Amino acid sequence: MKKILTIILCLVLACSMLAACGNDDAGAGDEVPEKITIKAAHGLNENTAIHQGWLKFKEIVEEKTGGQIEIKIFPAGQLGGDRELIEAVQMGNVTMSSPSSAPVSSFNKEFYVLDIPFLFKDRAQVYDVLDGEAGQTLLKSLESYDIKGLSFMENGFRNLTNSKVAVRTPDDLQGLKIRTMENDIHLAAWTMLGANPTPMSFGELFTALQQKTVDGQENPFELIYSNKFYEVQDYISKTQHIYTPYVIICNKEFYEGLSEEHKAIMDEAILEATSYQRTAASEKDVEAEAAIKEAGIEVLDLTNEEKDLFKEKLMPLYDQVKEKAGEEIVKVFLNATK
Ligand code: KDG
Repeated sequence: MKKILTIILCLVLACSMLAACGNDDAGAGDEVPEKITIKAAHGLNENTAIHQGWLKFKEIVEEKTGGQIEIKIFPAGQLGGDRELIEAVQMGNVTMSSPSSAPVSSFNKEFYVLDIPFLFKDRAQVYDVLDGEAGQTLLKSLESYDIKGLSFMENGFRNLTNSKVAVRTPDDLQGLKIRTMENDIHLAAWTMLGANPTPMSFGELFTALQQKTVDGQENPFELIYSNKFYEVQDYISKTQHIYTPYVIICNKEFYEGLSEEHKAIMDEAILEATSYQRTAASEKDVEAEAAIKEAGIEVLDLTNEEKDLFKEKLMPLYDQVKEKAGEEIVKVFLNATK
């Protein structure tokens, strides 16, 4: 009897030792790091340069992390317009987004500096300033609002469209009902020019133009074309009155929770995707202008003298921007764009 008990005891001891080793082995080889999912949402349809920028970012990050980070993209305003998406990124319900800079100003007033009309003279200066100290200071300022600002992609230089009159000078604008982005300085600017501005989310714009709720709007050629605004507008004035970037934003807590390796991959990927997207946006801008002219819409090339009439009327706006954005950031950008 004693012998049997001894054998059983040895067997139990051996099994428990094997189980312990087995657990260690299981711990060493089979542990798979948990997949990280990024929920990225934006307000434009899939045939736009910004969507191409998101696809490039997704391709690079998923490839460099071996699929450890997966990016799910929700385009076309599926998860809301810019304001809703900025709030969703702050709360962490959406991980990343690319709102235009104008709606960002409602959350971080320093961004009003980008709404100074005719601030930039060309793309080379835009990229130089936004990728330099001035732009990076602006991105850094988002961190006080639970947002990590990663980069500026390209929406573009904005042009005025309308269904009523060929606009060459501010005098042609009087009383025109113009939709603006949800931004106080844009509202003030078009009021100062003599128009009758209405703030409206991007998703409502086509219907408002079609139903003549508003007479006109202003956007870069790519969005005028890809959203078919030109089909319900008769005149386009190449005002190029403001350059709008898309601000690539990420929930701050999510970004800071990443490993140093993953942060480095995100940072490199956004730089590469931004360069890729800017090239695509500038090409689409040229293609869209040509296609709109091909469709028989008159595009008015304003002379410098005509543009100067807009600039002169908008001079008082500088004080309003300084009051909202703060003297310091305005000084930084005016020095950088001299
Ligand atoms: O999500 C789309 C927005 O970025 C939108 O702001 C684009 O230029 C735009 C506009 O006029 O609203």
